[in-house]
Amino acid sequence: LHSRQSVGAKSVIVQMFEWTWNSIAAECTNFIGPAGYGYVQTSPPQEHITGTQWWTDYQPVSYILTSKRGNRAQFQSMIQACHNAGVLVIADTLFNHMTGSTQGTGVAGSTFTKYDFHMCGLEPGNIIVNYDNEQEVWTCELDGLADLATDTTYVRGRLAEYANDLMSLGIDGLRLDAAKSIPPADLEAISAQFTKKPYLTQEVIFGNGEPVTPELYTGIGNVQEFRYTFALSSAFSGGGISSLQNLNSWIASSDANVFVTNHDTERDGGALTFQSPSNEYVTGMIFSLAYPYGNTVTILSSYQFSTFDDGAPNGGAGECSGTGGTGGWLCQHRWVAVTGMVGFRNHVGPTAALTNWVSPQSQQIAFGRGSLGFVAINNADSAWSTTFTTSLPAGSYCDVVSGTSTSGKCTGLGITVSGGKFTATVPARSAIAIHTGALGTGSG
Ligand code: AAO
Repeated sequence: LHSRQSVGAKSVIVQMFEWTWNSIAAECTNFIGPAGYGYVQTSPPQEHITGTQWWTDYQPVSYILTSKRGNRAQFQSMIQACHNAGVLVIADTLFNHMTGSTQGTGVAGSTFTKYDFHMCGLEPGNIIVNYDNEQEVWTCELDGLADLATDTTYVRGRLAEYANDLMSLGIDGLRLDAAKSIPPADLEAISAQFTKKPYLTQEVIFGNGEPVTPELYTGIGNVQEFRYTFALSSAFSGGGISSLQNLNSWIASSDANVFVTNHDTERDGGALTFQSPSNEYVTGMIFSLAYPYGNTVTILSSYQFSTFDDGAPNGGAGECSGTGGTGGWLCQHRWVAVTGMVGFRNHVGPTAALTNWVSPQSQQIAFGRGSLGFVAINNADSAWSTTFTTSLPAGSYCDVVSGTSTSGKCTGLGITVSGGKFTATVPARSAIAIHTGALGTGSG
């Protein structure tokens, strides 16, 4: 399709939630590029309302590229630095609405008033209440935010001009925030005016029985498949991970952008997050990077918070060190198991078949990806020691969940495959993963 960019061999996105442009630039160079991530996704770069809460970003007031996270020149330098590190850049993009305030001043000094908006007339206050009415979802206000009239020529042209400006600076992809509240035909008309073909991922949250579904949007670009997020959460947090064997009842894998959590579900619940017990967040991310569902997999890189509104620490200057974060930053993208599994996903690719699935009990699963990789996930409270059957060739492998392969040695567990079998102990609430791109001898 006209607006669609295909995803290359590196299909993992890091959502750099609230990171400044300068700190993303440095992290692309220092870690994200070398680790093999395909994309970073930035917070919205548009001028927005003032305030310390993170969500001021989602209330834009102009198309000037000055936000809490930096200015236009810094934004462009970040894109260049990431490109130099082999990483593409996706911008979170607001086509649905502006701020909810009727007048005020933004962070770049722009003054604003309301114009070019829908007044749906379907609810008192014009705010979306009933998701069972598609006209209401598409033309009323999300959370009271002024709903752009995306059915008009002027608004369509202005939004396309904004996207084209981002792409002129090198932006490779767009996350279309609140795409669910924009009719697909309007998104078609806007993206038809794009001067390049960005990677598109649209936020269309599935709701049971609702008329506005992810399926309506797959012709435009990828769709964020929240059914996956919620299924992983319920499986890992009690339902049993054996239920994850056949994930094929949602949108097609090639249409889906999946994640264990994003910035909203991290706060609202219903997803595995850094606050989940028993390492479930990590084992969930391991599953998402091993299992062949999703055109792209997004890993959230965020910060600790105590209340919903909390903005990023240190003014958004993200800080990581070694295999984690400092100063309240989590730096999930640096966690050993996460980077190990990014290497796994890049190595096995999207087409290697799901093979050798076993599940001796509902909280233990293991499967192969063709003859390239094999993973075993133990979400039970006791260790799982067994002999696995695998299509991997005989050899010495490094478990990429517990370490890396460095000069032929494993910094974590070593695993020997012989005659299509290997014996290993998967620790309680943990996993092991091996692939033909990480060979080496180790301790056990
Ligand atoms: C702030 C204040 C508000 C104030 C507003 C205006 O917090 O109190 O009214 O300003 O002054 C972010 C923050 C908001 C913030 C906003 C603007 O989260 O708190 O408001 O910035 O500053 C719907 C949309 C979806 C949207 C989501 C939050 O469809 O697009 O609501 N997400 C994006 C962003 C988000 C951002 C915005 C949009 C706005 O990612 O960060 O808000 O730019 C159901 C519906 C969904 C609906 C959810 C939540 O989902 O189906 O469409 O999402 O409810 O209302 C199960 C159900 C499923 C349900 C889901 C809920 O899965 O099956 O139906 O649970 O988790």
